Amino acid sequence: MCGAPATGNAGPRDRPPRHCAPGGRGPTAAGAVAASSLPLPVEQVAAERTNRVELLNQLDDYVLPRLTSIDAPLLCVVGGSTGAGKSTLVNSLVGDVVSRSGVLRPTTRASVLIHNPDDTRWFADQRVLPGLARLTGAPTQQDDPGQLRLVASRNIPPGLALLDAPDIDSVVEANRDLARQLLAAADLWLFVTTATRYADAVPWGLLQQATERGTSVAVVLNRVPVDAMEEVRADLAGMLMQQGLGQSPVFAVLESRLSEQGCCPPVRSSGCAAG
Ligand SMILES: Nc1nc2c(ncn2[C@@H]2O[C@H](COP(=O)(O)OP(=O)(O)OP(=O)(O)O)[C@@H](O)[C@H]2O)c(=O)[nH]1
Ligand SMILES: [Mg+2]
Repeated sequence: MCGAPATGNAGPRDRPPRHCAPGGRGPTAAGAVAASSLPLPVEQVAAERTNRVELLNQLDDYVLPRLTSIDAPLLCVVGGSTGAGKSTLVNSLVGDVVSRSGVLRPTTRASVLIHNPDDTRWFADQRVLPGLARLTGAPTQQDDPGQLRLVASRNIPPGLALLDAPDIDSVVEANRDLARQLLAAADLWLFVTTATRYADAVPWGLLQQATERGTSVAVVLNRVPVDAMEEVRADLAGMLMQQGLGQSPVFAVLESRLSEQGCCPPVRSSGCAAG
């Protein structure tokens, strides 16, 4: 079944800002940031304008939603390079094919958010990621990064939601803008990389931003050949330490044969903090 947009059509960048205090009371710190337009062409103004927009996005996408609904489910965003196996891992964790995986890059076009049916109300409205149009039903070729596909599954416990994100580094430029927005909205960023891709530059730029924002990060080192496990995991752990992410847990997953449904076999992983 094809999904149809349920609400809104604004892309990740062109949504109306909120910047309101909970309950809509008067001007706020966020309002003050929004009002500071930085009009003077002084040195560094371009970078400061970017910082201002990113700060407002994080207030809209994370701080204000969390403040107004402290009981809302935790949002775990699964992000990383195209082809790293994000959708495959999400399907394997959920135990059902909820997001399409594939050999063409990139495969995931719209974000897929899987939640328990009892938590639907937290995601159906614009509380989080207000710029993404809600969809239901199966993915289609028309899916795009400005959309969020909602999937209810009893295999996810209440209080937790998984978001399978489009990649952060393919030729689809809109995906990179979206990645920053999703990162800002995440309670936990589950960063997926592989034994062959873990030193790519683009992900490390985003990991750096995550450190600066204080976002919780866990790392999945996916598709590791059994004989390279110790060496690769130690090298990745060293890189995470250097980036200030030494406390982030690393889950290394052995390369494996997928089931007919395209899922990993029951978990054979090992987790440990990088440091
Ligand atoms: N053999 C094997 N193949 C895998 C594994 N994980 C992923 N693949 C394959 O790798 C390809 C890419 O996997 P996806 O899950 O689509 O990757 P993705 O990270 O979601 O990619 P994008 O949506 O483009 O960002 C698919 O053909 C998967 O079947 C694995 O553990 N073992
Ligand atoms: Mg995918």
